Amino acid sequence: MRGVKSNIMPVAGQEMKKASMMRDLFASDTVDICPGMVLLRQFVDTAELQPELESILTVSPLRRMQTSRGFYLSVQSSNCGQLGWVSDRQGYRYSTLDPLTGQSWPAMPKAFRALAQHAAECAGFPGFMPDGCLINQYQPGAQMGAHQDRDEADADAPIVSVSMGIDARFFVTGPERRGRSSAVDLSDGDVVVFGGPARHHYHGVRKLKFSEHPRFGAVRWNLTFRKAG
Ligand code: MD3
Ligand code: FE
Repeated sequence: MRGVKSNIMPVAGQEMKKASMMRDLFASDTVDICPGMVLLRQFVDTAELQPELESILTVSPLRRMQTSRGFYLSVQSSNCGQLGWVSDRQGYRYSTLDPLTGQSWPAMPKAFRALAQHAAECAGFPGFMPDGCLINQYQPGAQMGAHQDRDEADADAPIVSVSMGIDARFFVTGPERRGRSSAVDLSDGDVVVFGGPARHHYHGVRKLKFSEHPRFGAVRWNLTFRKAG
């Protein structure tokens, strides 16, 4: 599961129009963490995503979701796109409506969708059609315990994760919850694509240490693009 370095040739500029926010893949570092899990370091200029994020949150604000056991997650969450991930005492599921507002989730910004599709294509998953984006905000002390993402209908579609703000230590164990894990430190602008054999690996985020990012302050944001329905 250790970092084998490889270079994937950029497709941008050929069949795909590359938005300015997406950094040139020649300059970006592509790392295969394990089969199906590709890290695209410094793939996106997150300053381009920040206003879109802020406008989403004016419509569907951050909230702390509850688990079926009545615990609150330590992250605060929202969504954009057709389907949003929600969790409450009834359990978790994808929903077309934001339970907080009773309205649809805000539309997925074009720049978000283009980024997710371009990252997926660069990682070897062409034709990715995300229909939802989960937005998680981590403050220092927040974490995410080892879990699998298996509520999505299409197991062949990858998940694309975008990190913004301060660093976090991500870990992945594999098909079993327990056992040795591999760690990856994720920084602002890093994108990870999880597909194929890695799609159902257990993974999580270690307790966030305090630090400050010049634009985002003492928080980390994670966007996960999914084909949920
Ligand atoms: C690995 N988020 O939102 S990256 C999540 O960094 C989540 O905030 C973490 O786990 C974060 O569900 C981890 C995203 C991620 C998403 C799906 C995966 C990693 C994955 C599916 C399989 C393996
Ligand atoms: Fe996850």
